[in-house]
Amino acid sequence: MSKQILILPGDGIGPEIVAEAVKVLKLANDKFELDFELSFDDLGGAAIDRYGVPLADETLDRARAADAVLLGAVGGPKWDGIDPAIRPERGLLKIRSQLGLFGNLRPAILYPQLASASSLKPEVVAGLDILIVRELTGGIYFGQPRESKRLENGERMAYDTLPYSEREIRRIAKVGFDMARVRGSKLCSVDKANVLASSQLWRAVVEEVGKDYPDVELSHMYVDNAAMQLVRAPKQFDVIVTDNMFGDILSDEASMLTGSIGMLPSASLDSDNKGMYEPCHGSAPDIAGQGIANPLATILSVSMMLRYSFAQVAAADAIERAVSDVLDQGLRTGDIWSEGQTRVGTTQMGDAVVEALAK
Ligand code: GGG
Repeated sequence: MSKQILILPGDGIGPEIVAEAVKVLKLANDKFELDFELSFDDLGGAAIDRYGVPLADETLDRARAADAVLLGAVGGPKWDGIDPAIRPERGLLKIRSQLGLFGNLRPAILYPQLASASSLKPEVVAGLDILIVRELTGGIYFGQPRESKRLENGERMAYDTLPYSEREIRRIAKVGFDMARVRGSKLCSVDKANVLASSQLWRAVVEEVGKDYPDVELSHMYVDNAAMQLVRAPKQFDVIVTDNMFGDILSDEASMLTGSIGMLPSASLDSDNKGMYEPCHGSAPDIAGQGIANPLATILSVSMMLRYSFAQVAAADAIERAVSDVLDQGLRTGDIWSEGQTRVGTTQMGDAVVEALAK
């Protein structure tokens, strides 16, 4: 039976980058006889415009029925004044939570061809290959109560809540340990246990889970130190496991070591590796519609989809080789361009990957 892939291009540059990833996905489908069937729907601002909400029930049903979801990006100034309860980002958070996608894998890999685009010196980043495992369906992004209100004295105030249960920590810790075991047996758990109660539980539970992984070397680091170490000596890290907000921030920071956030794909997985795949970057409204966005993070997200949801390792490897090929050819979108390279737009970059994959 054919496998169903739901495509949600989203907002801003989302439709442009997803169009290129879909070309690559279609070619991989033919070349590796994957028997995929693609369908399309809206999420985020595009869904607000079409359905009046950032995630329609029927879209959620389609996502539940699909074998995997490919997403572009959500959000943009067009929806800034809207009721916060139905902002585009609420649709993204809802689909992650409703599909149970608690395990977010964000690999930060420096392609050697992009060494000069990294924000650190080549000798500090050469060979960089970090995996950030971000908890995606808990913590401060979802905690209740949250409120924005006016006090009796007229002053405005707002608060969020940062809850983590033992179960939530245990399951993401296991993902971190499993990944560390496969990759090289080093796991750094990042928290703020010197200040936050939720982080104190986080650290205790990660320690307990670690007892089942005696072959994995576990360390703990406060998030402020981790942020500093990432730009001081990033290669000390292999796998990092951390909470929802810390993971969001640290992965954007790590992306700068790889040259651009336009190079960072992600997989968001449930406990059966059913997943949603999206670039780590947002909808970049400032460059939307100009045809200059980097589609490689989305194309690499397709590769992660083939690897994690469908165990199509040969096809996933072939896409990653094709990306490396186009970088070898010197093709660069503006975000990773440097002197002497050929500047290309979104479509040219996608076409080049397709051509390399077709070989
Ligand atoms: N493709 C990622 C995206 O659209 N990000 C926008 C966003 O609102 N992200 C929130 C988050 O990832 O936590």
